[in-house]
Amino acid sequence: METAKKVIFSGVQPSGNITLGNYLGAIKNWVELQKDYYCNYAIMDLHSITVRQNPKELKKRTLDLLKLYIACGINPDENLLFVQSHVSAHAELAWILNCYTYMGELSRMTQFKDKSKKHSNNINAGLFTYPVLMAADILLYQTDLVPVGVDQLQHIEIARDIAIRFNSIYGDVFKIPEGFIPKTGAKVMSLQDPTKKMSKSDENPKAYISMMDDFDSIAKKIKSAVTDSEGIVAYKEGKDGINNLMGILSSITGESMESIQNRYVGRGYGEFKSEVAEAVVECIRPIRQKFDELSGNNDYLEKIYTESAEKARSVANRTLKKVYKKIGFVV
Ligand code: AQP
Repeated sequence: METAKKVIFSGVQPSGNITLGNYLGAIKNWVELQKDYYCNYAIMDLHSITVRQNPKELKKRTLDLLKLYIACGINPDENLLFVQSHVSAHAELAWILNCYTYMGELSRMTQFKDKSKKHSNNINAGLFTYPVLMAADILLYQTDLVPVGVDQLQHIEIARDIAIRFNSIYGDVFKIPEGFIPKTGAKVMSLQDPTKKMSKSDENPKAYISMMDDFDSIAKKIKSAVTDSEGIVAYKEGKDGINNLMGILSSITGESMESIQNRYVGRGYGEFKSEVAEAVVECIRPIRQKFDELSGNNDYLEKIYTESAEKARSVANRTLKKVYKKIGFVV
């Protein structure tokens, strides 16, 4: 790369409207890291079709996600914001890496097990090889750092294993990436079942906060979040619902769990939930304002994703060509 800065790759699937979990676990960090890194933030449409998508909605959500990246504070002039399927090297490298990945290691992936249960009528091969495509996404850009929520840590590990395996056969082809997990917000849990992570494709909309929800329903969802009957705001084992709300508040405001706990001695869940609701609404409000400003500005968005994809292709194809040569393909 013609850059002295270290490289980041990350992305979100346009498989639903992004949640507060996606924001606090990933995108919020992307914004902070963009100062110091050369960042590639993609919209992972190839990944999203491992689960059936409605074509019209997928198209709309892809552009909405680009708007959200910018609205959240990613600077499109300094980072690459592109659509994964616009850079064909992702699919091409994924095929190759499939041949260097074992069925056994893919069978151990928690996401595959969870999604197979959830979509038992569509356990497709893409769902199984999802981590290989993710490895290709990361390795194409000679990535140093991958900022993700904790649920993706296992996939980063397998990407590293594949890269190390490939390098051990062919020499130093890929940079070995590191995961970057935030201290708070790394795993925002469902509001209705706080033992499960918050997911944008959850069937129950009360379980997640979408960045596109209206502010009244955000407040309602937080106020009806499942907690416990103890009535004490404290971070401890077994209090999954309260732990989750405390984590959300801490991640948004930067206040420590201890300080939140101390402030709430002798006060009830009602007051606490109101504060969390207000913090979430105030966190999302400016993002939504910027999102609305970008709506209707399709030429601007098209320019961003087209120019970014062009630059991304040039970097990605360089790595792909190196891989082809090492394997012995005629290039
Ligand atoms: N609940 C979460 N808490 C913290 N981080 C999260 N992430 C996802 N859920 C949480 C992080 O968001 C980034 C993008 O995720 P993704 O869209 O690529 O896939 P995902 O992890 O499968 O996210 P969802 O919302 O659960 O999507 P669906 O419902 O389609 O499966 C990743 O960095 C992820 O860690």
